[in-house]
Amino acid sequence: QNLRVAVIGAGRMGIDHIQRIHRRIHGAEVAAVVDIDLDRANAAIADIPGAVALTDAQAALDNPDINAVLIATPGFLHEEILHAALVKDIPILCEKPLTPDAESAWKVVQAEEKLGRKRIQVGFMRRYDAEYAQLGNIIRSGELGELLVLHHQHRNPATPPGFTNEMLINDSVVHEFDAVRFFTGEEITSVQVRMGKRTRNAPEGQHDPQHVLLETESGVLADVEIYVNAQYGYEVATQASFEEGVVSIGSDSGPYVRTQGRWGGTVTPGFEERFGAAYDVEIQAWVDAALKDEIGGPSAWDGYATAACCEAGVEAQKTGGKVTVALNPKPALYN
Ligand code: ISE
Repeated sequence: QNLRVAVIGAGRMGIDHIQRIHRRIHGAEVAAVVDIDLDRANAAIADIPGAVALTDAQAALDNPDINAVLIATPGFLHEEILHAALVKDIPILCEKPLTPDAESAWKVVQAEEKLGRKRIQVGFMRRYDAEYAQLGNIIRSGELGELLVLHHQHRNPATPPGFTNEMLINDSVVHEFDAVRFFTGEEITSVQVRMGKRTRNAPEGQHDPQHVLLETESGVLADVEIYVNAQYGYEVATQASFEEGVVSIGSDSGPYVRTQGRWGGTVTPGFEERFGAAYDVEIQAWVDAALKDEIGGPSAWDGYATAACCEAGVEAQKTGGKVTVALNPKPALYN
């Protein structure tokens, strides 16, 4: 029997996932779409026969026809839905961030621990990107010696209305917090944020770009250029320095065209295109596991640990200093 998924939130990411499940994912179908705006929910299911549009997440969770939930609302709305879904003991795919702060994320971890088994996968899709996975393998194999430094560029063409200064950390750099943890297999111990010259393309109240500096338990250094009004397109790239070499991923990919006296290619316009394949692999992995009553991938612990980094990052934005990341002990469920 197919997974019958309720998608909560029919915004930019929700719609992308609805179409993905409907058109490309095997073993799952969209059974319900929930949005506070019923017109938006209805529009999202227009081409999906049998799906229902609702305005209340609890009503979807109470529907016996539904046996999995994908949460794609804005981050500050995740906590309540996560707890309600854990009560139902069904597989959950929660878009990042798990919740916006460490305390609420920890409550989710504790609720899952009480349940006694993992139910939540967090939407850190970069782990499913082919080049991310390859760099992870190079690091773990030790073939280039020890990893020493990670340089990240994270550029968006522009930000939607209401994208606050904190969101550069909580919605964008949260991906690098997870990536650094994924690559090193270590926790991040400190975060510092430097603000330099500000682009005229940044909206009122937002300082863009910012330079984020991180350290891990063993002393691996990482930096992130977060630049969310870069105009030219969407780019996420990493360069890793090892004892015996350097590895770059995520920059330009083909086709590489020479014509009319110039050479070049195209820059992806947004994360849907840049990470489209990764999202497909991510959601298929979630569905495959869920059909076996299992859950894999980035866990609620990863959601909590990155939320703690975000909290430190937002404090670091204000103080300019180096802020220590303090984590609660990791429950055995996540080892
Ligand atoms: C957005 O929410 C994402 O998750 C994207 O991956 C990220 O690049 C973007 O900056 C965020 O706003």
